[in-house]
Amino acid sequence: MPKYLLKYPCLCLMALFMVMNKVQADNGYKLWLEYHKVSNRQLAGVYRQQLQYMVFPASSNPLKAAKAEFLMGLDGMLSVKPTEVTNIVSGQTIVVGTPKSLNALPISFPDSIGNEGYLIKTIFINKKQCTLITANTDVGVLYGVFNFLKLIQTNQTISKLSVADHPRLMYRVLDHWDNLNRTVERGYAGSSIWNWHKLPDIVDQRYIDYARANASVGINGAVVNNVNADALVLSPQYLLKVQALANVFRTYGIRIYLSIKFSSPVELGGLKTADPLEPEVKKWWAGKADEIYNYIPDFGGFLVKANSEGQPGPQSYGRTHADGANMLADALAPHHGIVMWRAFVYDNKVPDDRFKQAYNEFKPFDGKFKDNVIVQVKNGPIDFQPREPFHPLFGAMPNTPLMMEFQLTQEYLGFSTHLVYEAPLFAECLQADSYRYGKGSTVSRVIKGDFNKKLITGMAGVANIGADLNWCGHPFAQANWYAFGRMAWNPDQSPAEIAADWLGMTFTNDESFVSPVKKIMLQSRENTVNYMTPLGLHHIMGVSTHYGPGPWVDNAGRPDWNATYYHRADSAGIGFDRTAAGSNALSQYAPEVKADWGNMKSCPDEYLLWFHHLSWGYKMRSGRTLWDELVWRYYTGAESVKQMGLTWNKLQGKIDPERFAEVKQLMQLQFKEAVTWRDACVLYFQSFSRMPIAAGSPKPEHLLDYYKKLKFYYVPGIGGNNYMTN
Ligand code: BDP
Repeated sequence: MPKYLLKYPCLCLMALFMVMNKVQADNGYKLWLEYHKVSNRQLAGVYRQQLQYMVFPASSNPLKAAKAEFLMGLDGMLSVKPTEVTNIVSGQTIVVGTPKSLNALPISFPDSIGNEGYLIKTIFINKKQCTLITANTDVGVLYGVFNFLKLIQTNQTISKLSVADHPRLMYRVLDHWDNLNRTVERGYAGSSIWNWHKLPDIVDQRYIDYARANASVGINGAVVNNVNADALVLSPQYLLKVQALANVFRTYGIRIYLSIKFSSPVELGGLKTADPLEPEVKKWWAGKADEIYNYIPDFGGFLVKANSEGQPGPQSYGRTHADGANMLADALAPHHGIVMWRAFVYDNKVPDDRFKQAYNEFKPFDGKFKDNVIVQVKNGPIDFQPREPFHPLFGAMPNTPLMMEFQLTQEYLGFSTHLVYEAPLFAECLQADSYRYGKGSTVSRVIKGDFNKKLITGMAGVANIGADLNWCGHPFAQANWYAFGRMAWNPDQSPAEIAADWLGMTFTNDESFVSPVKKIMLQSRENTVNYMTPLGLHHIMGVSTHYGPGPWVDNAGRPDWNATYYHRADSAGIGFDRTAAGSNALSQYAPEVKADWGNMKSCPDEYLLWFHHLSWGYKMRSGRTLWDELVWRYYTGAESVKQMGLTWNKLQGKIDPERFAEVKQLMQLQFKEAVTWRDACVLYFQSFSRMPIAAGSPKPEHLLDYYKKLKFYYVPGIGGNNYMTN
């Protein structure tokens, strides 16, 4: 035993505890690719038996990466290295490759496998049994290998396999809101992982590990810079840096994309205008595209935020979104690039209801976009709130590809302090019925192109990744990155299954840990909705930073940046009337949805205040008055965080002490913040309702004024760009 352990009995005990529990300190860097030892000895023995030999010729970079991952995974989990052979040894061989790399294969692929799908099969080749991982392409094989490893990581059987899987969406992209100065807009996990200063000369191991993690869940694209873009990124100096990243990503099937500033021809090219219909502007973009493809032959394309929150766009020149997007699409088309044109727009004119703006601006252009344009629509009509109804554009543009945009970074969900598993939020939106093509026209089916097979398809996630050791700030925030990839691959996958896989791969397969923690994860988003924005409240957070409660905010730059604009609380009641008697935003949905949500009796409680202004005494389904229900939700939300903490505390010893302790502290902090949200909001709304907090509930610790005066300095997530007033 090392001497220092004898000197410090405490350390000694901890070391003993770790050995006894076979757990090691773990900083979370390895994400869900930990490749823990398989602890069930019998199972490990069975696996080893089946993995004694391998046929795995690998000459391309993706195949080499797949092989390295395969060997690393098996070594980590089973301490085995299969012997490389050229012929199958019956029953004990794994065969990995494409028909090309394996020099022909006696099986045929179903059409659905396409370019990125894979097969994992137990088959007989030349009368000899083997396990085959195969695909049409090298990247398909890489996906197959990751999924094979996942079977072992989650302790599934690998005998008698017959797995065939393929992505349901074409573009599965992470959007990094990273600035060139390494700040990250709405980033809560440290600075940007892209070290632009040292690129292209220094290629950090992180870039490779990032790409591995993405490939393991099928993410095939990355937009590396902020949507509030700096024109500089298109300069030759920066394109060289982007090229270095692209060179890393390519091996893992990931294409690189850039957010562009619409006025780049002026700022970078010295032109007098960026009017998309001006020939010199078109020429500039075409030339820029050629130049980019010289550096990066498989460059993915552009992401564009135009005419929104002060960003320039075609409307600045009296042109339309379609004019702008199509001009860029023409520049990229010869190289097979795409334009992801964002529908998150609100211009300088304050609308009667910001909810309606994207629909009003985009719906008239249905069918007017070029084939390589995809309109990227946030899941809800306002802005990534803890709960939003699905965006009315989904289903409303039958001839336009619509790409889902989710936000993984927890801008409105407690930053990287609160445990919020977002898959239930994603699923709620994806499984919502738009009714646009009859009953069952879910948002998932719309974005998969089920109703128009000609359209390109995709899903984007605003990344929650930073330079923190554990990538995402909160150990559980990694689950949102993981779940995004899984749901971009197949939007209909169940959040519960994904959570169980992630827990098994990240922590342990011990059911006595997985089962209670999965429950915590599945409940976590609803808890947060309850202590932040229950019953359909939205946009009531602190102004600009979006940190903490701010239902009293009424003096921001423009009306629709104020919380009071959204909750409309007064002595008579609370909520935003979006029925025909109010802003009539509901008319943007199909008649069935409009009828359901437009009637306060059928509108689900969860969306009530999104669409109705109701009196404080309004009788809810529960039998409580609206006021009592609101208070009850705030209290239940905070209480459930406390309960979550108690459950967690009982799990000590089941995982590594490092992450256990970190999560424990985070839960305590989350509880403190949940109580602040609860007390601040209840006191504020009480100043209108003038009704009491139900007897028995703990009284808020302070008066309302205390919460209003709280000041927070240097809140993370404020990027290098200075228009954070919304
Ligand atoms: C809002 C963010 C802002 C982003 C904007 C966007 O507060 O920082 O720039 O979305 O999506 O949620 O463009």
